[in-house]
Amino acid sequence: MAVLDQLSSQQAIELENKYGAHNYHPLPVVLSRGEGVFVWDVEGKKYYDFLSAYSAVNQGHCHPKIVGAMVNQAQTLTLTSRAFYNDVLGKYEKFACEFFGFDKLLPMNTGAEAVETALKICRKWAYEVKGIDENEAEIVVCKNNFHGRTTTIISFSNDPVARKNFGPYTKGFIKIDYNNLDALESELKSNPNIAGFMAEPIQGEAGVFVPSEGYLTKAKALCEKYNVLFIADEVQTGIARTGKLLAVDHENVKPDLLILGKALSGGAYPVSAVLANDNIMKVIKPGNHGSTFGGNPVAAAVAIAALEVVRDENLAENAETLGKLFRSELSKYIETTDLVKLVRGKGLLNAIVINDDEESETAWNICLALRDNGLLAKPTHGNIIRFAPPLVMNEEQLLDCVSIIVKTLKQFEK
Ligand code: IF1
Repeated sequence: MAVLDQLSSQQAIELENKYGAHNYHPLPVVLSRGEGVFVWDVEGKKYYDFLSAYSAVNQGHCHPKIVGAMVNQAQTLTLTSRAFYNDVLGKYEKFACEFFGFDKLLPMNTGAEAVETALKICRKWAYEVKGIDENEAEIVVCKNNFHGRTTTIISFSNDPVARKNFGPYTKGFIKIDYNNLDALESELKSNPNIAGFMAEPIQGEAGVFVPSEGYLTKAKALCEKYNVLFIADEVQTGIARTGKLLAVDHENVKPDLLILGKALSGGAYPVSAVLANDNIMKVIKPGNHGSTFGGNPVAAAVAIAALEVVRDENLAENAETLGKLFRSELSKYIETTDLVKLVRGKGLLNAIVINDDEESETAWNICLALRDNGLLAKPTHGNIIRFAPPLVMNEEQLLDCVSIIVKTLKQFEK
């Protein structure tokens, strides 16, 4: 079989099953093309994409401006390593720092790498600026977090599937309940070795769990009071997804360390970053941290284009407007049925909770039926379905999607 032979869906699935490690359980659909809010499978069937590669494709599939920047740079210079300067990285760093309002950026590739970077910066700051004794620093995180899959990050996960049999685990993390300010304050008050508090502004993998209004503002204020860094993991919530450029912007909170990934590249290329001001980023010196690919010229060119698209196409405003419409339309349906408990979310990061237990197959079966009806979404936790279309959607398309979703859910009413 030649690499370029067109496979059927069945053949493609069999190849992955036979030769790929079984670290995923994908919805059975094989995609071969994408444009804007749509993807097509190898048989030519068209779908609305309601996952957006877990919010990496906020700017829509194959955005011509982003692909153009990538192709152009790929034909010019792809990689120098950071042993030498390149003529795009500095432009990107300036652009992104001004875009998000920080002094400095540290470029990486994946979300997990950027999380690791933030944790390292936080610890070094704790020893060199805050004055914590060496190896004593601790970082507070939240239960039900998802920050990636490295050995350190899974050390503070409480998901047994992500964690079990990958020990020994990295020390220095304390887990508290999400959305609980008393738990945060009692930890900060009683423990002088706390260096940072890291949280997702909305918990994604936990099922699009939105904290109470004021949680982020008050958590940041507590961090200031106890001289602890507030680390926002906006890998999934950032870049216009929740209706603002950053989810922390809903509460006008400025994190000390901002972690970005996914849509920082519009899904074209792995690009992630940590942003901070000079008083924190100054702890990083030559040799402390880096990556062969981090800050390469293709990544830098792609990220500039991806952010320009977010700005020029008003994607945050669009996500805000369409998100409200989506939740209000689905709420109307939910009032009429026992099948769905609720819809929740911000901007175009939303989820519905099916009235069933976590072990049930209902959400998975609904996603299969949604696929058959031309819309792709993925369950999380058995009874939750996440809905996160590309932010370049228009109102007519969104209403079309609502009618597909409602029609499909009605098939499951008893
Ligand atoms: C997979 C979830 C989403 C993230 C936050 C860091 C990372 C992620 C807040 C790491 C990654 C992904 C990874 C993806 C599934 C996905 C996910 F369901 F697992 F939780 F989006 F909701 N911080 N999230 O959400 O970024 O290293 O992957 O670039 O297949 O594991 P990464």
